[in-house]
Amino acid sequence: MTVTTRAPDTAQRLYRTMARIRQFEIAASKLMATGKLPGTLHVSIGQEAVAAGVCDVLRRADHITTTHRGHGHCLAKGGEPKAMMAELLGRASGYCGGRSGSMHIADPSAGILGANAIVGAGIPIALGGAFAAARQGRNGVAVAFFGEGAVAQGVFHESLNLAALWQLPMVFVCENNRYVELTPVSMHLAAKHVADHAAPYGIPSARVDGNDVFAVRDAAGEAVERARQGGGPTLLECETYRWHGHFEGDPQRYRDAAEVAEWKAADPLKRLAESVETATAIDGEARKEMADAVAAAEAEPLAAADSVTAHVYRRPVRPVRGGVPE
Ligand SMILES: Cc1ncc(C[n+]2csc(CCOP(=O)(O)OP(=O)(O)O)c2C)c(N)n1
Ligand SMILES: [Mg+2]
Repeated sequence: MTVTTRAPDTAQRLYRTMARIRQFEIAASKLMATGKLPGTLHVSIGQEAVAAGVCDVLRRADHITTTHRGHGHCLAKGGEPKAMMAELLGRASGYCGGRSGSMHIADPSAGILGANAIVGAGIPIALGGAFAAARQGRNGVAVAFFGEGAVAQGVFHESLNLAALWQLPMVFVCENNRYVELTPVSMHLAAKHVADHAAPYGIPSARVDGNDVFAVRDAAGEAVERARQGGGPTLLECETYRWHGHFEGDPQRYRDAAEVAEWKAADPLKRLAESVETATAIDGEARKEMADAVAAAEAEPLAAADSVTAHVYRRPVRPVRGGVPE
């Protein structure tokens, strides 16, 4: 197994990525609580090690897709916090012109093929990225990030099948945070572990502590390297936990405070901070970077109301015999 270097600069880089994700989402959560952020918001606070560990072994040209809980993956892959925050705040300078909000951030220039509000829908899009990389022979890799909720969707199995059949350079990364909206995973999935779904398709899998950024990076590094060498796909299950509710404002009657407290004690940032001397300074820099992103977005104009149908495909209305439109 490839063991990640624990060199101080690697630890520092990983910590910075996690701190930036944490501070971006704390800022977004506060904006939601004060009524400044329209729409719905799902944050990944507590899960940062998965995004940081996986994206650290990817190149800019590699592709990712993500979910409704995707800010961390986008930031770790090179998404710009200013354009992301502007999108969340409905500003014209946002990634999608302020029309889409948190769940549809995309930046093809950074290999981010898109977040997706439909559970499981990002997986076949990453599969397409892997197919393209293989066809073009450019040693590229595609990663689909998804929650354990997507594992019960047919498209997860269809994508595993094709990726295995065609030996595509793809890594399936499941962030198992134990809840599918309000439903615990034990009431949602028949298999004991998400990683068990690799065996029927004859592909390798790994199940790791998703709050240990080095463990995630090791497993992702091995899977990505195998994919680049033509060794086909891997299913990686990262066990983690979300600290906030399913959405901001979720009353969370389905879980105990004690369970949340237990997982907060396993904070992926705190665990790494012990070996990063500059952790406090990095936290401060990340907080300032995200405060600046909020201020910059707030100074921008809102998306114009008449831009709402821009880029929306509409079938041309053709008159039919008798003059009644189709
Ligand atoms: C196809 C589909 N079904 C249902 C929903 C409603 N929904 C939104 S998020 C979610 C739960 C997703 O759980 P999981 O995949 O574990 O991701 P997590 O929220 O835990 O990150 C559901 C059921 C949806 N968006 N898409
Ligand atoms: Mg989940």
